[in-house]
Amino acid sequence: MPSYTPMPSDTFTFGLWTVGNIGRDPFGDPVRKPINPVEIVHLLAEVGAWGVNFHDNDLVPIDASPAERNRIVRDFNAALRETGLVVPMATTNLFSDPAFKDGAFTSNDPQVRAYALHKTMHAIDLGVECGAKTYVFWGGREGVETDAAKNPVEAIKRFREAINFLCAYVKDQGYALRFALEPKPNEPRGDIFLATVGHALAFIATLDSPEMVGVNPEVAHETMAGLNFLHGVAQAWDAGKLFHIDLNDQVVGRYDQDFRFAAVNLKAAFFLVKFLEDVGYAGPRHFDAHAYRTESYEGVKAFARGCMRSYLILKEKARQWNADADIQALLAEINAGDQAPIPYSAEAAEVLKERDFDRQALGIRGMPYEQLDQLTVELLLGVR
Ligand code: GLT
Ligand code: MN
Ligand code: MN
Repeated sequence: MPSYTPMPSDTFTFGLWTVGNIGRDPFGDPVRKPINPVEIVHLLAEVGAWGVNFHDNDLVPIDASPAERNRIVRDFNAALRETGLVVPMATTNLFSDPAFKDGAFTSNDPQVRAYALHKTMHAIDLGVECGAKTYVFWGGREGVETDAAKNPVEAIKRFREAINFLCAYVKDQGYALRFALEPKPNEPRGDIFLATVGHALAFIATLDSPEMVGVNPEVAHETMAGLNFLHGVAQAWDAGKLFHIDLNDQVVGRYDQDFRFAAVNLKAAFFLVKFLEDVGYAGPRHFDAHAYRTESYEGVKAFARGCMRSYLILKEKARQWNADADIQALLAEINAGDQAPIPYSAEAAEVLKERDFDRQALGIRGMPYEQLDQLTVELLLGVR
């Protein structure tokens, strides 16, 4: 029986803002006392995480003096050394300050756009100083409430100019850093630009340095849009663009819930974990989620342990699924016949056009997906 104990090789990470979430929501004040970054590092080490990620201002307050900044970073790095935690990813807070109320890179105010670049360059320096290899861009405020406010083509151009500028900055500094764009359809803006993984992938192809930029898909965000998260992840993987992933859970049609991983849709979580493990995704498995507002810090630890434990249980279930003789027999039946694609040649096209097909037989052939799905459900329910 596996112990489901997280190991560094599992690459489990949390943001300072996740376990450090104090339970504020649009209708209610904080329910937990803030804990500082050093305390969060120790909490994450206690529950067995591998890494910790942050926004610039999760670590260094926006108004900190250079001396304060250096002291905070020194203490934080000391806590990392003491616990062995690493910082695989960093990002910029381009959403909390009122200056960003109309967006950062896509704001209609050129001074705000310039300030967003200034803030991001400093935040990139900070992230790299702490060891980050991936830099996330979540454009939470990059959007509109009314389409009267912004020309969406102009907004995408501004977004592109900003990412091009920052790619050039990273290259100029000689940093070994890749960017990951994190899509979201809405909240906090009425509509956010680069709404889904598909939008982001198409946008990346238009950049000056597309090889430097990938995506950071989040379960909750694609689910809010009513999409199949696995399909977005698979397309990102196929394009060589799955640079990072935000794991959590979400009920379709609700506010952005950021629930504990696998708390809502077990079957979707199972197929996601199975996919990541089967293809050999080697990046961080980041839990961008937070504990229910009802919890104390004991509940926060239970939440963090739960994310990792559920992942590991689903990983073991994926192993069982791949080894299950009945499931494999059904898969063999489903995928019977020569699956190789037909390479094009003028002759092959002619032969194919002349070929006779028994259309009725093709239509009558049953696909045993009911049996396959039921076996999956039974395996997940623990009766196989
Ligand atoms: C914010 C958002 C997340 C993003 C974070 C990175 S911040 O919590 O809800 O989905 O990943 O900026
Ligand atoms: Mn989210
Ligand atoms: Mn996220």
